[in-house]
Amino acid sequence: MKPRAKRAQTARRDGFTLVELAIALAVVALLAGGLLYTVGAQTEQRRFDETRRRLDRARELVLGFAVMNGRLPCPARSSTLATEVRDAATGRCWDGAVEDYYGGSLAGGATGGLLPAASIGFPHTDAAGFAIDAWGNRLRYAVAKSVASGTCAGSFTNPHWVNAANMKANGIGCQPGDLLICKSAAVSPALSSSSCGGTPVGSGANQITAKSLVAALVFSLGPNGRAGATGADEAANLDGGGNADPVFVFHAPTGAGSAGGEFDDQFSWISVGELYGRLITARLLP
Ligand SMILES: [Ca+2]
Ligand SMILES: [Ca+2]
Repeated sequence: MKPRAKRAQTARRDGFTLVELAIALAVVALLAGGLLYTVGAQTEQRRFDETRRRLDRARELVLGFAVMNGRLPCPARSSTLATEVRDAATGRCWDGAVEDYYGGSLAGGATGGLLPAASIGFPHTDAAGFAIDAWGNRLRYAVAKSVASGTCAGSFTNPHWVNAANMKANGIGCQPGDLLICKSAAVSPALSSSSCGGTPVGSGANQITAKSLVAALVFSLGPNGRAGATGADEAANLDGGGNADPVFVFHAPTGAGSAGGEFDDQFSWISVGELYGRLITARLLP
């Protein structure tokens, strides 16, 4: 073989090897990409699980607070040091000017309806002391303000209905009367500040819980945090004006293309029966 032909053959062999190398690299890249995707999905699942645990811990601490104090705590707000905002003289969840039972944006740029981490002893907090989920977003908390009419006797001097002393004196038939958890905000008629809307009107078909059931509610804004609350369903959880809107939406996670928009919030609520059970066990109620 002449030297030139031999060189050409060598070049062809080199070229073939480069193509093989390129294919091998592509396969490795695909495998690595798949591995990274799997690791990313596992990390996200761990955050969901950890947030679930924190919500469960939060509800236990809120119930513990109720046992110790004979009442549920009021929410904290972003302008406090993660402690409940409550007027001791009247028992109202307010600072003397603004009430805050359900959360949302308050006057002066403050955010209300935060879990009162310092008051209940919640261990997972940000630098300012506020309770956070596994994504670092502050946990939200709402507490029933009103009493369902006709379910308890006597006069309640404390507008914050959960008061063991009052209940002991007046009977424990009291039920909450305002917090509502709905299935969807993409309904007609729309949600109002006191109903889940939907049809047939007045049927409660869009309700998960009745007003007489939920004493308190803890929730996480999920991985998309507050900024992601652009869909109707998530927006319903942040549209309270402190004391204006006790109506919330909860369901399994959905993507941006769904009727109510992207949804990844996680909820945990305390029913009135569970609260009474704890207070009776602790002998705070007969
Ligand atoms: Ca969310
Ligand atoms: Ca709402």
